[in-house]
Amino acid sequence: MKTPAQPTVEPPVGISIEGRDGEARAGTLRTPHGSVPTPTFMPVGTKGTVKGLDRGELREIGAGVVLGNTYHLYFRPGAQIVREAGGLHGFTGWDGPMLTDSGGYQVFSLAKTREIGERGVRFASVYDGSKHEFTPERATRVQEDLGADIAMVLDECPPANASREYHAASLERTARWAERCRETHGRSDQALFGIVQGGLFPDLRKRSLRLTTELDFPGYAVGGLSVGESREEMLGTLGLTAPLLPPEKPRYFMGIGDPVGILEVIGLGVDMFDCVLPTRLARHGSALTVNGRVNLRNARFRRDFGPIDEECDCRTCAGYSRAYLAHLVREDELLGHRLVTLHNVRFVTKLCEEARRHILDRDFYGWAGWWTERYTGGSA
Ligand code: PRF
Ligand code: ZN
Repeated sequence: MKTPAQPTVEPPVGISIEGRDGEARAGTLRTPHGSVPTPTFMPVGTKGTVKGLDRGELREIGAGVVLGNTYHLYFRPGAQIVREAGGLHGFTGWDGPMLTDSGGYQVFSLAKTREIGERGVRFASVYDGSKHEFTPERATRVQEDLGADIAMVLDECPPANASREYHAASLERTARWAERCRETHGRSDQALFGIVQGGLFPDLRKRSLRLTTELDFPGYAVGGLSVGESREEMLGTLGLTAPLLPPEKPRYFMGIGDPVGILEVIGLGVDMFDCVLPTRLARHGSALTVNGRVNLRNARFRRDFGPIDEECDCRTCAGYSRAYLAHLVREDELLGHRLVTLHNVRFVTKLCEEARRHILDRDFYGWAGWWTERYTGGSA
């Protein structure tokens, strides 16, 4: 039986597209905690912190949506404490937009032992080995407690080498889980996004896309990519998935953060993406520059008194030399990690701002090709 027509209410999250160049889109993502120009890189704050940066610094570098992770926050400090603090916004003090991943991906990537069934997934905590179960209902309720602007459905992200049969069965279950998440979800100030799976199989991707979009979510993610397949396979699969997503809704690619990859997914019509890469690299002493990635531990930087990147407008590049940062990184000083993190997140954020301008100017692909060539030293 069909449910009776509901009165139309504006979803809490939406996108307006202001310009297009080929498949690439420039727009504005609207959320209950403010609007963000797209395409946008979303820095990852797994445990409720973008490691090393406070909210003033996130604002300063133009961060848009900040990510949190259900898996980690569910264990520590626990969803109830976050809820009592007024959700992630009240708890962390970040008053801009936030998104939580459902925890499914972490269960699949972190757990040594896990059992997937129709009900959900049972797994042992990475923290203390205790047994837990995430069902679609539970993953949704926990995310309601965390209170981000955008929550994600519980999905299964199979490994890249899983068989066609496995992917085929998995995507059907993920779609059934998505429907249970939607049935459970009740917060009117939070949007729940669907996730398309289906591995690298074009027909399975299309099937997953059809089942997921039939549920009419306010936004969609493309999951199950950047999990060990080649770049060509990833781009090929995204290239046939993204154009079939509803054009009036936000599109989120889960897990890309290298500058060249960012430009590639933008070119295929993605509006938002996240990755730990820029922040994780920084903590290992790697900085992003327009001429490629450099490791500040390299001996050649010990007497390099210029900034990390001549073109960068961040506070690190304005005030500190490569030589000083190389010293801090070698000494494992807190300030070194912080300053390089500030730079790397600003670098990818600025890249998105530039991409947006070139989409509006309708010269995105030529510019992206030029930018990539310079970044890779012509070896792309
Ligand atoms: N599903 C979820 N989170 C994710 C992924 C996914 O497939 C990926 C895949 N790159 C990253 N994060 N829920
Ligand atoms: Zn900088």
